[in-house]
Amino acid sequence: MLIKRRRGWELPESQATPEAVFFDRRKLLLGMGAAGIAASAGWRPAWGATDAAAVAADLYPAKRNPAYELGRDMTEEKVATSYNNFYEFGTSKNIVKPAQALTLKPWQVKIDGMVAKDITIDAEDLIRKMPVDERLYRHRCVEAWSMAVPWTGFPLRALVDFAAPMSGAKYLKMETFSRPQEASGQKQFWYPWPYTEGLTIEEARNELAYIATGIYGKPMPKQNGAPLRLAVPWKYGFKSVKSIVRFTFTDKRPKTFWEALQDGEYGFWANVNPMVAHPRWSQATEEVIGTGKRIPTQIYNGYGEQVAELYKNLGSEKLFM
Ligand SMILES: Nc1nc2c(c(=O)[nH]1)N[C@H]1C(S)=C(S)[C@@H](COP(=O)(O)O)O[C@H]1N2
Ligand SMILES: [Mo]
Repeated sequence: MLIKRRRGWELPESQATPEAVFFDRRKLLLGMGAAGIAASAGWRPAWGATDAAAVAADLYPAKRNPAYELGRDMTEEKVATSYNNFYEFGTSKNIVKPAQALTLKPWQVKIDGMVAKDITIDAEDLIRKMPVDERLYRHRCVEAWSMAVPWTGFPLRALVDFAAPMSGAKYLKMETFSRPQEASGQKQFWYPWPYTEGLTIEEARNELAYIATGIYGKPMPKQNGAPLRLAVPWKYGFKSVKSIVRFTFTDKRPKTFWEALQDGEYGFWANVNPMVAHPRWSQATEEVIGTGKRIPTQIYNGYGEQVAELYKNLGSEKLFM
């Protein structure tokens, strides 16, 4: 399944990924041990990543899967872990502090709906049953910014297999926690909480669909969606629901958070396409956060080789909004 693929597109040499730099830094950190890390000037951990609440911390860093290349520079850790969208903690990009109120232990995950048997399992136990690796993925927010990060996690397909859905299940619905005491954004009653997203079963089984449990070789910081969040890099970022507590298999297309809020602007499919503008702005280019540069956006965010097949017979659907 995990064969090395040719990049779907190329960028100028000046933007090529300095993977070696990242590997060397990681090796250095591993070699130094905890005391050395703490003492080394200029390095600090992702917010919250090293606190005692981190889930399955011994799994990091995981072995990198070489099948996935960025084709651009990796975003700096401090940028990707401090510029966030997480409306449960506020509508600004600066939600690191309020997000630390999120309690990660215990974290029960429910798998229900069209499955032979409902499953309730602690996130830590679930992660330990899954084939964990590290993958470099691009991420394109519908707001026309992007990042490129190393996630740690497991293929969503492995969770689907674990759940053993009935043959009639057509969609997988995913929901974020509902805890207004910890997440004051959820006291804003006009939002359709809890944050809900969904994929078709075929999409959920695509090799790229991923449940991320960590980033930059460490457990996921709270602000990035600990302890487990979706990463579907060919779709706009809002599809990648954070801090999931429930996976439901169903034969009805779920109504997503953003669709419920504004269905004229945000649909179910939300595949990246530079040719299809958002009603209020162009999607032709994207700002690469941390660089101040804009680059052209690619159809399916450059992942067409892996996913275009999924949409061959869906011509009448609004696939790109
Ligand atoms: N529960 C939840 N998940 C969410 C969001 C959110 O507000 N709440 N924002 C989405 C959007 S719009 C984006 S771009 C990504 C941002 O992920 P990041 O903060 O790790 O970059 O998370 C997505 N998942
Ligand atoms: Mo987004």
